[in-house]
Amino acid sequence: MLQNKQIVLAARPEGFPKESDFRLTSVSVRDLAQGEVLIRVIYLSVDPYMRGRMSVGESYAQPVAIDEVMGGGAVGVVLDSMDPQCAIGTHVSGFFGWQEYVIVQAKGLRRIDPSVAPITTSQGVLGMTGLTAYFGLFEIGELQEGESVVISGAAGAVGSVAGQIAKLRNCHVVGIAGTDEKVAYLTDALGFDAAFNYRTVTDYAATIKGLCPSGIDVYFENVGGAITDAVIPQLNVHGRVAVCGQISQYNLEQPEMGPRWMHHLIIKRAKVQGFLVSDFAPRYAEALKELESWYNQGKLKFPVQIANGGIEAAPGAFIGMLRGENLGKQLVRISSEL
Ligand code: NAP
Ligand code: FER
Repeated sequence: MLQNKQIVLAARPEGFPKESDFRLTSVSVRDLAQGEVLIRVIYLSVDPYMRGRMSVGESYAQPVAIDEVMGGGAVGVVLDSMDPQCAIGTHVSGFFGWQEYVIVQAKGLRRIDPSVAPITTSQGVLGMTGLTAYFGLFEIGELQEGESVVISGAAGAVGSVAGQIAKLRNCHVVGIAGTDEKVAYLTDALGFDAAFNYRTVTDYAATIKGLCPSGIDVYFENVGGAITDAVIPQLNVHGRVAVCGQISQYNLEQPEMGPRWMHHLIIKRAKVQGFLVSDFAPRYAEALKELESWYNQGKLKFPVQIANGGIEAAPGAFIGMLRGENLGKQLVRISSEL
């Protein structure tokens, strides 16, 4: 009988997650019922939102239960099928979790065509994180041609796409990231106008001022904390802040107190709005069409980092991503593409 290795949540993290918060288990794969498919997972995505689901607290989603399989987006291939519409060998993506195999209803799965783009793109530039950049910039940021844009978390999965899209709109794009290698990548490979390393620069406000001589029209906010405190006062009149993430706060046991900047929103008549990518689910197909077209014209690069070592490598890859060890999208190779 086929054995399925899984990673379950062993303990709720205190502060930064550690390997012992996860546990490897194995279960037998059951027989398929009508309408179901058995999928062999190939690439698992590890994402910041998973940190939120390891804890009990105010959120838009239920936390993972102790001993429950960690949730997560993934792409895989159909190994066995009880749905005549879904042939063995079809590539599909979905919320498959941290495991080697999964049985799901075939209906509703997203089909991935490996002849259009590498299947890894379904977990990044042509998947949830690319869509987040797209709707965050255009719908929440209300991005206009030629504006001045600052992006934090700029070398990550979402930020790298957001910056490239803003460049396609001829914007002045400044990125903020945590290593010199990432900063060089943003300007040299992705075409950002400027970038800086928030771990080595000390005066964020002066640096941002120098790099954004005409102020900031749109701030794509991924990190929160001191970086955001420095950006907000430099918004232009009618500036917009798309609050996508707050990763600097996710592993804190106590909320961090920062400068109180609401008065800057009055002075600048600025808009700050949070969003969830899933709010835009009815429009995913339309956005993916545009992202896919840019990608296939070579206008969007897809930096991706793939951890090897199978499902056992998932906790380490997730923790590494939280520490900033990834340039671009972090994936885990669960099994071979062949
Ligand atoms: P990612 O950027 O690929 O990976 C996380 C990155 O965060 C790390 O590489 C690290 O890069 C940075 N980071 C970690 N700790 C930090 C800190 N204390 N201060 C500043 N940066 C820190 O992840 P992603 O998937 O693209 O997600 C980016 C953000 O978008 C996250 O906040 C996530 O929660 C949010 N998100 C929101 C939605 C939504 O629907 N609202 C959807 C997807 C993602 P450095 O080396 O630069 O530190
Ligand atoms: C989703 C909505 C939001 C989702 C992920 C997020 C996996 C991420 C939120 C965050 O990182 O804060 O439907 O699907």
